Amino acid sequence: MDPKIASKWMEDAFALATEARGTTLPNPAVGCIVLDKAGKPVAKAATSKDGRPHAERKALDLAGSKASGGTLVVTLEPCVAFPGKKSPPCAAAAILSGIETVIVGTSDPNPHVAGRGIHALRKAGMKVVECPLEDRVPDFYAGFGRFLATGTPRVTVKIAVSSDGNVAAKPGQRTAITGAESRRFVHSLRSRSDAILVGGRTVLVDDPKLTVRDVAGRSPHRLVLWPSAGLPDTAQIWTNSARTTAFGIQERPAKLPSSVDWVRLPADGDHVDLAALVAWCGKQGMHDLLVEPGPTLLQSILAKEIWDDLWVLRSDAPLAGGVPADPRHLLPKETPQASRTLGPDQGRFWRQPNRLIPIPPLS
Ligand code: AOF
Ligand code: ZN
Repeated sequence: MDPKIASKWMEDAFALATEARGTTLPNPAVGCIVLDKAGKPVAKAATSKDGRPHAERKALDLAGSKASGGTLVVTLEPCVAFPGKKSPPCAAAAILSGIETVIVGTSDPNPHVAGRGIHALRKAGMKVVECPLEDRVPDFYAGFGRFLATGTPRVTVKIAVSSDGNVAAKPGQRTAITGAESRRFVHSLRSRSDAILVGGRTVLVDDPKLTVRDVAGRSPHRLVLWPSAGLPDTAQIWTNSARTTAFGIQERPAKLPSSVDWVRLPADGDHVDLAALVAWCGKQGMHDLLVEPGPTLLQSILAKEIWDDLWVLRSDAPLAGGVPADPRHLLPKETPQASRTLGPDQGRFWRQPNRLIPIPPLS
């Protein structure tokens, strides 16, 4: 198949996976499309709610005999049997269906699968083509690898700063810093996260919605640290466009809107123990936690090294006399591992060494 056409179908399968993200935990969300012999789509599916049936199983059942001689487009390598597995293997289902070509986004970071699905397909005489959409598909599943290895999610931190390293013009003042391209990029980070965490002060000052709007995808579960002075019930984070959970070290506050879940966690001084919060996310089966911290939460995260990946989005304009993002100068000083131009802004990326499990190569 022409690589451009393969990419187009993979984009569609990836959109299905992104839409299902967070609903399949602790299983990863997978998107799958079956094309018939003539290249026409005959079935589309994502991993079911709570993780089963798998995406390929659903799509192949829908396609029936039309799969014969056709193509399976799937974001994650089809699974194989392993001890303790709850559903029948998708690689075997694909082989039995008469599919001839499989277009795969990435191999499965699950060490029980890790290339065995691809191997089984090739051994059965099928053509397997890799289509990672730059690196977006492997990145979508990288947190799953970390979750399987450690029981806790990948923690990605994102901050936006002015060219002179500030986050607001004045304390307590909502300040737009980065532009439209950066916002789109942040929304794409949100769309590949199961949950998003902010501090109470961010809710007070910025009143964010924390939803996915500028790109396709499901809004993550919103997590907020409840400040001792409380939060107004008019805050946008309480709206029902996504689920919200608040965390604190005390009993459930009377002021908390009834639609919001409350989780009491162990204390670290006067605040919630952030390591306990990340462990709680792991217990929910989450693979990816995005943190959009203000200066106070950022300092705790950096000081305690509660992060795996870090994005600093820097605008080209200064905010002289503003509020510094990193008053204790804890941001990494090493050269960033990657950078990305986002319109007038520059994104810089750091990854903590040896914390993420690399996804095995496909072949
Ligand atoms: C797929 N398609 O849609 C998903 C896959 O216990 P089970 O049977 O649900 O298998 C769980 C494993 O299957 C999970 O750990 C991951 O490796 C893979 N997820 N695989 O072929 C899917 N969600
Ligand atoms: Zn499967």
